[in-house]
Amino acid sequence: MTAVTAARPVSEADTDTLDRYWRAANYLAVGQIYLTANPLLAEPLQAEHIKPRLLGHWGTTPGLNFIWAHLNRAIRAHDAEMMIVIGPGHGGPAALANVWLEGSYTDTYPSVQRDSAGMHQLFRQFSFPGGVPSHVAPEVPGSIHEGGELGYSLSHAHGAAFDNPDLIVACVVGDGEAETGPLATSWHSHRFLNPAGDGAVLPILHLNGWKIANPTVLARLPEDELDALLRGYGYEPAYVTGSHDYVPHLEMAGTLDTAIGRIRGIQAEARAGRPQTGVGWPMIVMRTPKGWTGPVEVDGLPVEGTWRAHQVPLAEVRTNPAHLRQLEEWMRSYRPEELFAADGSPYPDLLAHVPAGTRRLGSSPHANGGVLLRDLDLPDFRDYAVLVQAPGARESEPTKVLGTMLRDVLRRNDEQRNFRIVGPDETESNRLTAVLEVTGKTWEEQTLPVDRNLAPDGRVLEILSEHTCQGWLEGYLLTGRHGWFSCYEAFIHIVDSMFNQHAKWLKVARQLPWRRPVASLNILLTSHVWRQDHNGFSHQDPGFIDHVMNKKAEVIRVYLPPDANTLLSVADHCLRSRDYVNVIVAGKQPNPDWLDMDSAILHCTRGAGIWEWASSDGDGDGAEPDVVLGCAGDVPTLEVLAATDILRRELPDLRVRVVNVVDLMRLQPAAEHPHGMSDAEFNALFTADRPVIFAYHGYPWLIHRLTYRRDGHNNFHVRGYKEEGTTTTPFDMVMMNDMDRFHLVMDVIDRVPGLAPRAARLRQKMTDSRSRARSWTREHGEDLPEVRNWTWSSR
Ligand SMILES: Cc1ncc(C[n+]2csc(CCOP(=O)(O)OP(=O)(O)O)c2C)c(N)n1
Repeated sequence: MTAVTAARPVSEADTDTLDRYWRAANYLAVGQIYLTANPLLAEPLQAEHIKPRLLGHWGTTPGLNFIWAHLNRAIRAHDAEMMIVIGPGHGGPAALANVWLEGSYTDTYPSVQRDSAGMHQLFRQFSFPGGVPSHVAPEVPGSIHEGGELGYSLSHAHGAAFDNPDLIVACVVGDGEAETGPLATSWHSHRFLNPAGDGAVLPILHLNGWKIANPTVLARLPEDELDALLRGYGYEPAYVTGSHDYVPHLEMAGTLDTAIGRIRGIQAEARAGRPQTGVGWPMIVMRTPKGWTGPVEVDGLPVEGTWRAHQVPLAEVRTNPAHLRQLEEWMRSYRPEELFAADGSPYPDLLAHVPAGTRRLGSSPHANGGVLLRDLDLPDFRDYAVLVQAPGARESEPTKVLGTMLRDVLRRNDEQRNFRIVGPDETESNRLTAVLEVTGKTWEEQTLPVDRNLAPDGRVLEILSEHTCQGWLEGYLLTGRHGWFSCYEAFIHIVDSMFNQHAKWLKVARQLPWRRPVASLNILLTSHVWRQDHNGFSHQDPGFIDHVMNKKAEVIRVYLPPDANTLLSVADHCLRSRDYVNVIVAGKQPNPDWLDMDSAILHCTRGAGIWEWASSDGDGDGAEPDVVLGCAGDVPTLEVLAATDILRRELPDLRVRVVNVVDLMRLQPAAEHPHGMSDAEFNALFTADRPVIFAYHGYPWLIHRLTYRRDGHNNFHVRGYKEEGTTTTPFDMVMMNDMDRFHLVMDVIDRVPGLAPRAARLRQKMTDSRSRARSWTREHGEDLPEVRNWTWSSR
């Protein structure tokens, strides 16, 4: 393999500089956890210099500082473009100490200068009310990864590396973090990284031995087992070991040099047209004590190198003079007078290895992806429209239609290489198959003649790990690119918690003027609850929407396009949007096309509206509808229209209004969500006093939650999924949940005042129709022909 890098060998002077820098970072980290005054220890430490509440995590911090110091040197030595992702994001004091030392912090927040006043501010604000959080949060320049919820570092790092051929993402993986499911599966990520067109990730396993209260599994494996495990994951691990008495500067510098050389070697071969399969990517296993350089013992108990170092090793500094003395000794052990001038600025020589400008880890533009974001070159979505001559006159498979548009999004952005589709082995199952006409599915491992559509430079990323898909896409978006995640509806719950964290990130990032907007996270949920024909109960769960609704309104959008043209319009909107999580629920099964493209655009622009052609309560004669049939979602829309059809035939005098909701957030009050309707608008659509029978895609209670403040809420009667399911026919599924057309007609009869006595026969007919439909499925194994073949005809 070509050796590309010949960095200058590390000298003793270099290690001295590295050590001084490391001591400075450690000092600044301890200061943040403990001090609210006297930052330079200009006077003996007093209780009043100590924060009233001691919050933060020391244990991981010195290791992170050590890594950061060495990355600085490596970046300069190799003229490398690097980013850092810190898995144990609770090591916020380390990230903050380093970005302050390197000047990135002051560039981002000019009120915090690199002087004693700035140091004072840095210390005081940490984990302090009104200050900055304790983790590597969006507030920290250089971060795309908060790391509060452990497990996502490697997938985020790979997301950042895709399509960034010159970037090396150093990814610190906590050894506790490595026990999580998401992290465990993400070791495979490099198998989807194309050395020709992508950047690289350098995992650094931070083997400090302990979690909060327990040893870590990886730290207790026999060395050969750990080595075999990591090699089995496709890495070539290098080991750097430090201890209380030994700081392995030379080893770490040399190991980083070798690793970067190897990365560049792998890339050079691939870029010269000689890609190799099965080459072990480098990684570093850094075995150092938890709480390294901190108190060895506290109150007679061992701390350094144990779980006791995890958070705040000296917990009673304000009240226990012995702890106060020990803290002062600890801080003075870094010899701050050798590190900081009297004015608080770090001595320039200790910054000798810090890279300049945007090469600083805290100033990487990739970590503020919005600054690099280029708009997608989008085709005109109207070009993919299905022709609708009359509502319901023909059918199409909405996601299949969308696939043709996404295919062209891929094609048009092939050169800018800033759009990826991710999914857990479902792109074809979700009928987005057209995308494979222009690209392959990324695959760097061996291939067999029987394989289809695999390519080392494919732009569709598929791995059967929803966690990894979500992590890759988040990393890709946060570094300034665009993407699309398609997933079975039931299994998106696997990433509930990751979605939470991303939504939290967006909420905070939007409030930071220096963080530029990033492309939205677009999640297409298909193969949804109502049409799990091949599967069953396990695959029937529409609850992700309920989960999403808990997050801040300004970052959440939920769309339920009822047919192909509305899906195209919604998708176009989502691909242009910024800083949101867009959840789109759409079917892949043949479904009637209700709206032509012009109507679809108008309807999606309104977000919710009366379907005039379906309703029988025309304006202008002063009369209000007798009943409103609301619907949101493709199957509910079908059932509502079929119910309307029955009502219009059987009860021609009944004034029925059909309202379809595409944008679920329209139901909320305007004060609660930017898309929310005013009460006047809401009352105009749904009326303030008429019964509303609402068929909804998901759990019915959500509609009540969204509308509970509306004047007419007491008249809302919602049908939806009530956790009844199995492997059965589509219509049996809706019947099991009482959302079928016959039941909706019964609901209308029951709720329109005075209708029941008039419509007793129809009600009975509906009960009978349900019974007949049910027994037909039991006898024939499919739905009644008149149900299967029903089309809209009340014109
Ligand atoms: C998913 C998740 N589960 C539990 C926690 C609580 N927690 C915070 S830190 C920690 C231990 C982390 O150990 P490690 O990753 O080795 O980090 P380090 O020892 O370097 O602090 C735990 C369990 C968490 N933050 N995230």
